[in-house]
Amino acid sequence: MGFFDSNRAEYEKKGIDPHRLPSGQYWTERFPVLHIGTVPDYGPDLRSWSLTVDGEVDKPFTIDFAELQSLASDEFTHDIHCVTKWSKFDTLWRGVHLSRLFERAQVRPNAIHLMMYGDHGYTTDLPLSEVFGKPGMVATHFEGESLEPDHGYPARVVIPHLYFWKSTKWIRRFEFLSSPVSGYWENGGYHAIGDPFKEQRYSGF
Ligand SMILES: Nc1nc2c(c(=O)[nH]1)N[C@H]1C(S)=C(S)[C@@H](COP(=O)(O)O)O[C@H]1N2
Ligand SMILES: [Mo]
Repeated sequence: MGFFDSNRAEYEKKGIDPHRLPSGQYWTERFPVLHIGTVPDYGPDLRSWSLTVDGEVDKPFTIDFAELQSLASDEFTHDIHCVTKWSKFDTLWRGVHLSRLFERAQVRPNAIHLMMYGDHGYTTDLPLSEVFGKPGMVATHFEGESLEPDHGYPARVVIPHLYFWKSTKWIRRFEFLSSPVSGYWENGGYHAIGDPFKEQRYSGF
């Protein structure tokens, strides 16, 4: 029996519904760390961290961490799936749902796309159809604790219904766009949407 089969047998033995694991993925209880560049250090008071929402909006705004925390009262539990083939079940996050965060910006009707900017130059993009009415959030807490620096402290995006490269760590800016622009991995040939249940790993295949 190969690795993927024995992995599947292992979690099925635990009573986990096999349909939760998309094809080509394996299940893990670990939480791997994956990113380009180094982990940012915002200092003890997070004075150098802020979050901006701008672009095709009527009311662009920037908030500091205290204000983000005052908004961060939404919770969800979801499975997450990385394009490097690991999946992790039942991850619990607290933060603010993207649709609630974006309400205040008054997104213009001509906006169709979103670019997310993390620190150290990471970008990833999405059509708005994957944002509004879908389960994304800006998370400040994982399993009841502040995020680990490696996992995006003080705040990261979590978009659980898509491959995890869409979930920008050290999130600093959301820019609404009137036409699609590709982010870091999308420029390198990764899929524009990245639905793990459709195995949308690469574009053009
Ligand atoms: N800022 C930033 N966010 C990022 C990345 C990155 O390189 N920089 N990598 C992405 C990728 S490819 C994955 S799989 C997840 C990994 O998140 P984790 O390290 O918490 O598991 O973060 C995503 N968010
Ligand atoms: Mo990834």
